[in-house]
Amino acid sequence: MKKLILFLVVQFSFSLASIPAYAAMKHQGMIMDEKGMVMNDNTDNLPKDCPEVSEDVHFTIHAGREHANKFSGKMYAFDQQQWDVKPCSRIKITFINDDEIRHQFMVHGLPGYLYPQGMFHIELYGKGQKEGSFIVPSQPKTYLVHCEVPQHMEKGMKGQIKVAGGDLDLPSIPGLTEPVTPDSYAVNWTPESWAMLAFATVVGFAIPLVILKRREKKQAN
Ligand SMILES: [Cu+2]
Repeated sequence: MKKLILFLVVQFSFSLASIPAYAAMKHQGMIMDEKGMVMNDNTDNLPKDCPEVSEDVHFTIHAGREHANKFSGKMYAFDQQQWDVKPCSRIKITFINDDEIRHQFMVHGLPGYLYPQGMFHIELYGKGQKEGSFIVPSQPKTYLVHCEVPQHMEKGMKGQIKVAGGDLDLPSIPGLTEPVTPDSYAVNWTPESWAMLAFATVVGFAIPLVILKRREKKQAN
């Protein structure tokens, strides 16, 4: 009997050892490795108001500085700012970070009973690519998408997912909606700068007048 127990213990240890070491951790909807993480990945659990998945959509979304070039005053952006889907869609995201710094694709406002804190989130610590999925409820709603690394949203990394046309437009989405507080580039007017403006105005009027006068003289000669 003892031999049998010993045999079983040894057998069990060997079978444990034969399992390949897990490079990635997976617990409570979080998949994490040295490149980044996916939080609240959901391919199977339906929102309460969805009898079934209506359709599968796949978006490849880039993030990085180069995508902000087309927006003046912005530093970071996604390559698109809006995604439209049908009610009860299963959305697969391939998130690609083109920068050497951390970026996130974070969706807010999802139902809390499926997504802790109402959130779906893919993160990449640097250049790379990760995939994740989530299923949206049926009601028309606009979901905020952003990167939560400090100042990245303010610097342009903001977008929106509209389910069934959405229920509103979020502000301050580059190239899409008006900012809440527009950037102002105020000039600090001092007596010197007023004097400079007056001087430039006088010179600006005087030069063409002088040129015209000279031409008139030449023609008269
Ligand atoms: Cu970012």
